[in-house]
Formats: sequence, C-alpha cells, structure tokens
Amino acid sequence: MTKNTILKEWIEEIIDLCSPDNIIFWEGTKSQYDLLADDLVKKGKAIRLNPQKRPNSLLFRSDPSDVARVEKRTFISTTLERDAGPTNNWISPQVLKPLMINLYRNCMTGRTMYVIPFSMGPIGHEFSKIGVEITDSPYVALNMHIMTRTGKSVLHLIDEGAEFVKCLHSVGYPLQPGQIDPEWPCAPMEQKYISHFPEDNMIWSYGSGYGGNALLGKKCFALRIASNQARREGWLAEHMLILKLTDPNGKINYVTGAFPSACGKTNLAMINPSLKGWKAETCGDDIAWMHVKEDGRLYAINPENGFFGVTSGTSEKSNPNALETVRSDTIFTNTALTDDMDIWWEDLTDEVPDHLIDWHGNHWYKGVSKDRPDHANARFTAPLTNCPSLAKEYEEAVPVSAILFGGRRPTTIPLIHQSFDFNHGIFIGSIMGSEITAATIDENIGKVRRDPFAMLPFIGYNIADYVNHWATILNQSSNELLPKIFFVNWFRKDANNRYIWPGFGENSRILKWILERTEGAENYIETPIGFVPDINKLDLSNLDISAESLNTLFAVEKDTWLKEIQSIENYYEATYGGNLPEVLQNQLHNLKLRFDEI
Ligand code: OXD
Ligand code: MN
Repeated sequence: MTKNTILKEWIEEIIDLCSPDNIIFWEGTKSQYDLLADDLVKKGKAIRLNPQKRPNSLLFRSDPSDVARVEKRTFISTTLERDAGPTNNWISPQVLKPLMINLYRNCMTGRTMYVIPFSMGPIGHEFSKIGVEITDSPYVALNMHIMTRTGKSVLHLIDEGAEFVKCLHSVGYPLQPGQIDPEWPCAPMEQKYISHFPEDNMIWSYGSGYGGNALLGKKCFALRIASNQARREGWLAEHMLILKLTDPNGKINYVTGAFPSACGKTNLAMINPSLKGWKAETCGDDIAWMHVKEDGRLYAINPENGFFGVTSGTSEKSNPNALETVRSDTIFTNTALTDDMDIWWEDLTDEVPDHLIDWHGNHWYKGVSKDRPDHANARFTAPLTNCPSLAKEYEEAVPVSAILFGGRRPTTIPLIHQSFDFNHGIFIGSIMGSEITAATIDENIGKVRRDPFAMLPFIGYNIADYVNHWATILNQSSNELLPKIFFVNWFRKDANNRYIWPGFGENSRILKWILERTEGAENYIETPIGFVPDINKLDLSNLDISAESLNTLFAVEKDTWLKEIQSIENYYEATYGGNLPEVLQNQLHNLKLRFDEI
C-alpha cells in the first residue's frame, strides 16, 4: 500500500470512519482509467460518446441540485474567526470537525473508496505540492486523473516522506443493501460542506460531487489551502491564466491574468492573435503559483494538468483552440446529447439541432422546449496536452513580464491602463470587479460587484492579510524586476449599449502595447489613474474603429471617477472596516490627490 505511516494511518482512520465496501488505490494508468470509465458506462452513470466523433469521451449528467460550486456552503475553519476574515464563511474547527465526523460516519457504505495521490505541478518540481484525495466518487477519480498528475510516481514521493495535503471527499449518499444508487448521488444542500482547515493542511468536502466542490486539487487546494501555504512561505497562489507571447522578432514574454468569471479567461489563455507575426501559446487557464526567484523576477507555473472549462459560450469564433482541445479524451458534464451521440451546447454551432437529449436526460425539441438543453455551468474536463496552443514550457516556472487584472465594466474603466508601480497594481487588483447588468435579477444594476484579484471566493484567509502579503512580495524584489501591473476592460460600451472593442484576437493589439510598456516604450499618456495608450502609438493597423470610439475607450472622466472613488471607499469600509491595509489607504489617498490636481 504505502510506506508512509502518516498516509497509512490516515487511510485506516478513514476506512474506520466511512466504512467503504472496497478500496482502490489510484495508480494513474490508462488501463485503470478505461476500466473505470467502462464500468460507469455499463452501470448507466456515464454515456460513452460516439467514438467516431469524440473518441474516448464521456458525458455525465449531475443531479439538478448539484451543478456548481456552492459558496454559501464553503467554509474556512480556523481557530480564530479573525483569521478567516470578513469575506469567508467561518466555523470553529471545534464545532465543524465533530459535525462533519458525524456526517462521514459510515457514509461510504455500499461504495468503493478511491485513494488518489496527486501532485499539483509537475511531479518533483521545486514549486509543486502533493495531495491525497480519498473519495467515494468514481467521477471524481476520473476527473482528478485528467486535472492533476496522479499515480505511482506521486505515491513514491510520499513513500519517501513528502508532505501531503489530506483531502477527504464523500458524495454523502451511503447505500444500504438493495438500495438503488441514483445516477448522480449527492446530499441535500444543508448537508453540503466544503471545508478547509488551513492550520492542518486539510480539506473535508461532503455532499457534493460537482467541480470545485469535489475535485479537491483545484479551488480547495491550489487556491484556498495553497494561498495559506504561499503566505507562510512567501509566494502567491492566484486565480490566473498564464500566456506565452512571441513577437514577430521571436522575443518571448509571459503574462498572467486574473479575471472574474464570465470575462473570457479561458478564451484569452487560448487567444489566436489577429496581429501579423504574433504567436500566443497557453501555459494555463485558471491557476498560477508565483514565486520570486534569486534573480528578483516573479515566475509562474500552472499547478494543474487539465482544463475544467465552461462549455457555454465556447465556439469557433470565441475559442477555436478550446474546441480542438475537447475533440477527444474529454469528460463532459451537463451538456446536451445529439442524436448521433455527440455533445452540444448553446453557441457551439449557429445551427441548433432539431432534437437533443437535454442535461436532465429528457427529449428536447427546437422551438418547442422552453428551457435550454445544456446547463449554463456545463463543463469539459480535458488534458492540457490536448490543447493545440499549449506552450512547450507548460511544465516550467516562467518569468512574468506583466500581470493583467480585469473586469466587466461598461463604463468608467478604460480599455487598458497601467499602474504606476507594484503597490498601485495591488490597489488595482483590490478594486477589480464587474458591473451588475440587467442579465442578473438584482436591484443593484449599475453598481459594481467587486471581486478583488478574482479571488473573492478563493482567498483562504483574511483578505486584509492577503493584500498585505501581496505588498511583502515587493520586499523580495523591486519595482524594476517585478511584473508591471495592468487593468484591462474589454467590455466598455457606447451610448447605445454596444461593446466598443471587438475583442477576441484583436486583444493582441492591447497585449502588444502592454509588452511595449514593460520595455519602457514612450507609448502612453499619463492620467490620474495610470498610464493609458497614446492612441497614435497603439497598433490599430487594419482595424475599422472610429476616432470617437477610441476616445470613449480610453476616456478617464473626472466626474465618473469621483463617483468611482466614492464607491471604492464604501466598498473598503464595508469589507475591511478599520482593517484597511496601509498600502490601500495610501493608494486611495494618492488617487484622490491626483484628481484634485486636475
Ligand atoms: C472555475 C471558477 O470553475 O472560477 O474556474 O469558478
Ligand atoms: Mn476559475
């Protein structure tokens, strides 16, 4: 089994507690994956897609109550409530552990327990971390096989004494003899707990089988627990894509980017540049672990081994590389099924099929059925190596030239601006967010929902400490050597409520300007909020865009910004109260002064 006594004892403890019928050690082989996939197809838990169209691919349909991450059931359990901070749900470990132990008692009866050793980051890499997930969900085992590096070579490191994060997961649906197992077992909402114990390097998840609630290497480990490890060890665990850019002269740069959901993070990670001679390649689409190395530069590595992407909105126009990525060897969850046993989702094709099986498993007819046939949070799980734009450096820590923060802001924020320095960049990260639109039923239309650093649901400790931790990174290096920090907003609208900027491949024009800035080009004008492009120095070749549109895209209006400053102050007060980090106090103060001067 294993020579590591900590692992051995933990497995025995969980067997005693959860009483599984069988135990399987995940060895990470293709044959083990195929065997389990076949078994699930045979049992009616998964559908094998047409091998001619979508080789080695499966479709799963979840319970309608279990379709996304559940933030209200996600907890940071620290001894002191203060350490979880104002943005997390907190329960004392003294309360939460006994409560969850009661739930876990005999919860794997009638089920097989999978023990999955996994590495976040390439196995044995200096920046990688190890975990072991114990789960009673075969769906989780298959997904973890794609999303992480698993199997014997990880176990070998654990045998040699490597530390690991204990990740315990159960769908929370024990089976009594003769009881029929539903297609997607899970527990009712009030029994779901996605719990993190950063003081013990431990994750306990109960009651959900979906995505980030259950694939514990991803948000739970690589962001919430890792952000704690990173704070202790002096690095950053961030919700960021990593993109490699090669200019027409062959010069290579890497940028990372944090965007709230629905801002096109995966699309940017797989961008096809419209600018001639430019090449973009993907290192990661969701998570970056970043360390300052001896040379003073910040290096980023993708801890994941796969993509767990939203299907909705992914199309030949928005992201052809993603479509290529899911051609084979992919798990789909909650997409629709076509008559020829392939998958379909809204936006996949212009032509909507006449008949589908929807994500509930029911017949769906074009023009007749009322609801959409796929779920808005339907997902694909695909290996990184499927991606045609994957950079050859995807298993390396790469030096970052620029960090992009973004948001969906129809007004106020220009298409692009650069912070004056690293601390000003931290300020920009702290205020990012998206404007609430009519698409959401919300009385706050027009107000901004802040999602600092795109990490609001993922910071595993007190947000004030998190911001202060970012500021300590500057002490490890200097403004000159650290990445330059930018705010991009692809979503500025005109007076007729139309997006002004064409987006997608045209975003390469902005990436070009950003890289020129990182080399100190005189291609900007200074405004109170930072540097915006000098329009004459932005590459707009072969782009049909009016001077008026450009003016709106880069406008920094004093009146609007005075309102924005008021909104930031209100947000800071509501979130941090008297605990506002000094770096943010100073930056806000300086911003006000700069506006006073014009
Ligand atoms: C994700 C998310 O699933 O950010 O990546 O919610
Ligand atoms: Mn994400």
